Amino acid sequence: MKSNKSLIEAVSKVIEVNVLGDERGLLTVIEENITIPFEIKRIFYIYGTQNNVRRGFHGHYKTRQALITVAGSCKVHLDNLQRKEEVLLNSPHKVLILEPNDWHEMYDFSSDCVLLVLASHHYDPEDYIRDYKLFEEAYSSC
Ligand code: T46
Repeated sequence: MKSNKSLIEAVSKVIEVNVLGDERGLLTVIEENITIPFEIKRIFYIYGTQNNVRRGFHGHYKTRQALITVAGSCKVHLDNLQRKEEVLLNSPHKVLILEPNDWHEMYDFSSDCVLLVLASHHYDPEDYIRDYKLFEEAYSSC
């Protein structure tokens, strides 16, 4: 069993980021280690999600992520074994800092939703905990 004591104190949270604007429209800036608390190694985005689809169903060992709905909205279910929470992402200036110790599921995607994800590590299938029992074993002692 892997454990992740180094992020024991880390708790996922929603932060509001600056909106810069003028008569031409709006602009939001995200900088690694400034706006969000990690270096960005990978970017991906989820879009065209079909009605009633639920995605995710996993935690991570080390990957930290920042989730932003740059268009549309979705909800994120979070469970770090201490609390369960539902986060509504519905604005391009709202950022969910998602720590690896949160089991997460994304759902209620609007048809126009583009969910941008900034990740602290390169893609590694071994970093995923897709079995809830293993997730509990990995994090229940933290
Ligand atoms: C997460 C949530 C928020 C890759 O090949 N490289 C990648 O970097 C990613 C992210 C995915 N993939 C492949 C793996 C699967 O065959 O793309 C396919 C879909 O990925 P997955 O089923 O993991 O997608 P979600 O929506 O369940 O989860 C994703 C991220 O994988 C995950 O890290 O936390 O978004």
